[in-house]
Amino acid sequence: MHFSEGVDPRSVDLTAEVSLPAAWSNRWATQPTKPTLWDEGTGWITRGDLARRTKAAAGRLFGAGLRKGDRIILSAAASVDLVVAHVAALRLGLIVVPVNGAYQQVELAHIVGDAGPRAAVVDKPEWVRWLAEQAPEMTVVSPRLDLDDAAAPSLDQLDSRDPALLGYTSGTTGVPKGAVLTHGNLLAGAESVRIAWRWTPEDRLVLALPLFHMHGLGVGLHGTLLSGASAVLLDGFSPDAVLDAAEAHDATLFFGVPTMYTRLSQSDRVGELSRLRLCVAGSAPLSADLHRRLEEGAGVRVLERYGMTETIMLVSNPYDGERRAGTVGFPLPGVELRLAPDTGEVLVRGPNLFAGYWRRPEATAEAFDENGWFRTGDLGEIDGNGYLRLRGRAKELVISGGYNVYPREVEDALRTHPDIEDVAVTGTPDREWGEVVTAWVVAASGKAPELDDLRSHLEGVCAPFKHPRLLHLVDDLPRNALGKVQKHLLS
Ligand code: MCA
Ligand code: AMP
Repeated sequence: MHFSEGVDPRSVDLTAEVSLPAAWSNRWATQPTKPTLWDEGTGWITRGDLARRTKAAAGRLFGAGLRKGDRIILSAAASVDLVVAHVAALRLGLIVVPVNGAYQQVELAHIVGDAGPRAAVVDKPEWVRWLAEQAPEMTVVSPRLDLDDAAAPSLDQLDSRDPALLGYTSGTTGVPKGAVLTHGNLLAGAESVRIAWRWTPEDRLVLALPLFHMHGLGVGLHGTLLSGASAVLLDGFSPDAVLDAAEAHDATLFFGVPTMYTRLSQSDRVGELSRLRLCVAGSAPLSADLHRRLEEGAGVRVLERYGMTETIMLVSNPYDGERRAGTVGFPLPGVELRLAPDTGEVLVRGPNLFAGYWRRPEATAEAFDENGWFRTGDLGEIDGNGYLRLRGRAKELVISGGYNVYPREVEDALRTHPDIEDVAVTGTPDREWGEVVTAWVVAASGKAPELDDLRSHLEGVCAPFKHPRLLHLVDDLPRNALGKVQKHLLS
């Protein structure tokens, strides 16, 4: 389904090149003068520049004492410097820990405590302070890697089973855990979409997604470099910035979350999307209505796909066949998929599947069934033509603008508010954000808190995108016999 005509799927080995750094080095060795990455401050750099700059950067990291297997936090606005630091870390065998720059001190502290990083590449002055307080021995640098020059050791010496990245996610429940993705996982994840989306060296991606999540990093950036293609890095999203970049740089691709497509559809320039060869949506459901509006308004048939931090990409609508609105399509090359007979939960296997949660054997055991199928926590059904439709989630998760919000975390933080007796957090469907975080509050002793009180209470505790945007005051919360809140009754 996802292969070009004439390609025998059995002849395709997604991890034949062993690791992304090995594959990238192969690309850089040919056509070293071909442009590969652009950002506003730097302009274009070539494949050869990237090879040289990442080698030098790896030398500096090595000189600072970092060795294979050490963890390094990466959290900064998208830029060529950040990509150089990331690629250098992978080439050296370090384990990259990407972190959302909106996180507050407590959220960052959890990841630092869990991952035990030896270094951090960050661009926020308060993070430098927080890290110095929590882990004074850690090397903390800006994306320019202002460290002493040192000779680069041998690079790209990686096995496909070596850990490459810890992607922090809450899985189906509980506190954020680091999903350990190996070099083989990252390669398989990028290779499957390279094949399915017919990504070629001539392609140019407008990359306005953050580089601290799998969508921007594992798909956008890794896919670009693996395909020998090029990308325009934007530090943040706006419809005009994307459409200007597409025009100025003759781009062919755009990847975004549904909130970005909603905003594009509201722009009177939406028709300009049609200059692109392919627009891909994912990270949250793209409504069938928005799919149709983009087709009518811009003549663009957006290709929707489905993935997770633990698995990179899983399922995609076809490049050549019908891109069916409201569905996510067919399993990508290498991915096996089935639905649990009793619940309809989507279960998957494949070379892209993570190796387990960092230092959490119990959570890892729970995430897989007895035959090694990974439980996604998403509920699905397969239509008569084989397209997967996601019809809900078994896990408690709100997705706002493509960012995941775990109700439990927000509830725990709100419960410390003196005017709150009890609280439940849910997602309310919303045209722009997909879902908005909603708090259902039982007020303490009759004093009713207001939405702004809740939001200021969370300031400094949770990233702003987790703050409730809606508040409902209720007399009590519906609970079942076991005392668990029946969230489906809250609406
Ligand atoms: C920003 N704000 C948000 C969000 N983003 N609130 C709720 N949900 C959000 N997602 C807050 C800001 O803190 C600010 O709050 C206010 O909204 C206005 O910000 P605005 O400038 O409008 O937002 P923005 O900067 O334009 O951001 C919207 C965005 C961004 C571009 C859609 O959220 C984004 O880049 N989302 C993509 C996330 C992503 O990459 N997800 C992939 C993960 P205040 O007014 O209070 O200051 S999932 C994944 O990787 C898997 C593998 C997959 O399948 O892809
Ligand atoms: P994360 O853990 O941040 O990688 O988020 C993964 C989750 O995002 C999945 O388990 C799904 O619930 C959701 N997701 C990703 N892509 C889609 C999509 N196209 N449609 C619906 N949900 C999606």
